This record gives sequence, C-alpha cells and structure tokens, in this order.
Amino acid sequence: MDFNLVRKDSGTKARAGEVVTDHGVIQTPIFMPVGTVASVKGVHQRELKEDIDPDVILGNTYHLYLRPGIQILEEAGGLHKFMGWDRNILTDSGGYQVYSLSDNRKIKEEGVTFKSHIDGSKHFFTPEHVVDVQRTIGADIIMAFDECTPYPCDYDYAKRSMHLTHRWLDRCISHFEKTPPKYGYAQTLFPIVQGSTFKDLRKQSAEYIASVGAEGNAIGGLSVGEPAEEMYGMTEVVCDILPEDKPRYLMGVGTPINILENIALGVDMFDCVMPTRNARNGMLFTAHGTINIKNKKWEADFSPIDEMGITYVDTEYSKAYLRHLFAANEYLGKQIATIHNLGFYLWLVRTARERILAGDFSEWKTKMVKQMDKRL
Ligand code: PRF
Repeated sequence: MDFNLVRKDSGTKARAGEVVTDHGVIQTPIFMPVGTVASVKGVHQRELKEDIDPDVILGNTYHLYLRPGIQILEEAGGLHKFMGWDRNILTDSGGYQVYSLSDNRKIKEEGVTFKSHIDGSKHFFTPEHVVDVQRTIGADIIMAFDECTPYPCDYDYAKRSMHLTHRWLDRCISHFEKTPPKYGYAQTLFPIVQGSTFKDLRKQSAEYIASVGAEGNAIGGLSVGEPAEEMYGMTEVVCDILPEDKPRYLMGVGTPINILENIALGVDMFDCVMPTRNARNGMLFTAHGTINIKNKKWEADFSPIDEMGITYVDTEYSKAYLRHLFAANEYLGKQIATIHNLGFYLWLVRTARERILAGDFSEWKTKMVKQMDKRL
C-alpha cells in the first residue's frame, strides 16, 4: 500500500491524499460506508458503486467470522468475490464488536472469550486468530486486535488496557508477517491507538503505534460517549505524533460535524454506522441540518428530499413520499433514506478534499459546521 500526500491545508491540519492498494486508489479524506455482514444495509452493490461511489467500504471480522463463517469465505475466494465488490475493503478486527455486542466476554492476556450475539455459542479470539480470519476474509486493509475502553474509564484500567493493546499489536504484526495473503493481492495491517481520554496515555500510545512503522495508523476508543470537545482534544494529541506520511483512520466517527472537525485535525479516513443506521430510523443528514422524515410537518411537503440533488433519490422523490413510506413501514423508505445519507456523507468528504486542494477548506468548514448544526 502507498500513501501520497497531495496537499496540506495552510489554515488547518487537513490533508488531501491518495491511498493506493491493489484494488485501486482511495482519495482522502474518505468516508467508508459500513457493510458489516457483507452488505451495506439496504443498498445494492450496483447502487453503491454508481450512485454513492465510495472507493472503499468496511466489513466486520466479528460478524463475518460468525456468519457466513471463514470456511464459506475461503471457498468463495474472499469477501470481494463473495459479495461482488471489486473496490477496496477494510475489515475491523472485532476489537470493538466483541465488547459492544457479545455476552459474557472475558479478557485475558492470551485473548478474549465471548458468546455469539446470534446463538450464544462460545468463541475465543486471539491477536493471531484475528489476523488469520482477516487473511481469509481478504480485505485490503486489516486492523490489529485491540481493546476499546468504555467511557468513562478509570486511569489505571485505561493504562493497563492500552499496554495490553500494544502487546496484542506485537503479536498481530509477527503473525501477519508469517502468514502470506491468500488471494494474490496485498493486504496491509493498521495498528490502533488507544488510551481513553487521558492525554499522557494517548501520547504514549501514539508514540508506540508510530514506532512500529505500519503503512497506516488508526485511532480507536473515541466516540464512545465522551463530549465532542474531548474527542477533538485526543485526536489532536494523537495526530501530532502519528507520522505525517501515513494515512490516519479515526474509527467509528461520526456526525458530519465530527468528520469535518477531525479532518481539520489531520484525520484522513472515517467509518460510522450513523448515515446508514439513522437513515433506517428516518433521520436524514443535509448540508442545512438534519431532518426527521417521520415528522408530520413533511406530510404534504412535495419539495424534493434534498434540493442539492447529490444522488438521484434526492430529486426523484418528495419529502411527502418518503414520509409516507416510513409511515407505511415500506422497505423502500429505508433504502431511499440510506442512499440519500451515504450520498451526503460522500459528498461531504469529497467537497472537503476539493476545498483542501483549492486552499479554502477552513472557511468552508466553518460555514458548513454552522449550517449543519440545525434540525429542520
Ligand atoms: N477499536 C476497533 N474498532 C472500533 C473502535 C475501536 O476502538 C471504535 C471506537 N469508536 C469503533 N470501531 N477495533
């Protein structure tokens, strides 16, 4: 994998770049739609490609390991072939889902035992196993096994957990180096900075992560309930330490405003369930604020879903029609809202990139943050 830093913003720490893998170029800043179980919920791969057009999507090791399982993925020739997606894929390691979804998890030095959220069956994830599973899934970018601390978290726990994440990283790297990729294209492993909301731990973790010399680096443990300002403070500390010539990925973030603020601090890659999950609940993101399409006020509003017309659904359908679909609990409502929200998120990061290249990102960001902070 290569990373070309194309331009640095002068007013902020934002960057425009290109991540290059065997499945193509990822223009950064990028938002990666979440396709947890080999599906971006509610969107066909064709719509995803033609209407939303992301260079990369995200899959989850925890979910794919449980279902369909690694044997099926191996027989399919990897996740790209299995789901008919020939662009980039990044898989998360399970270092978050194990904590947020499974029951009865037990963390030990060796790894984590947990019970499946699907059938209650018992499993054991180690750093080595998680690398093997991700070799079999075959994502272009794979993640190290970490522990995502909850918020709030006491200092001693955060410190012990951070050191465990670092030891697990060493094991991930040495196993990764011993196991070749399975499908004829390269994979790269990103380590993850932890350290909860403690500046000194974040600094220590970022220094450790930087020292392993990976091709890209991730920031975990944020957007877990802390105030936004605290998240930005941590991102800033970490970005100032992580190498400038490698992409930086902030895991599980966030709102459109969170994304712009973190781009301004030097983050290049994002993922979050927010645009897809909130779409299924009738929440639409727009450049002028959020809309709850279930609200009665849209009942007879025949104006387009979004005048900006980023994706075809925005101008093809009216707010009144989309509200009706939600009221009638039609699948199509969730599908339309999902295409709208993902189209908007991708527009947001693409425009951020254009503004960085044009040299006026800072002004644009200030305007957008103000504009988007409204309920319509
Ligand atoms: N670790 C991993 N995945 C994640 C996180 C993390 O800390 C987060 C935190 N927001 C989201 N996804 N492995």
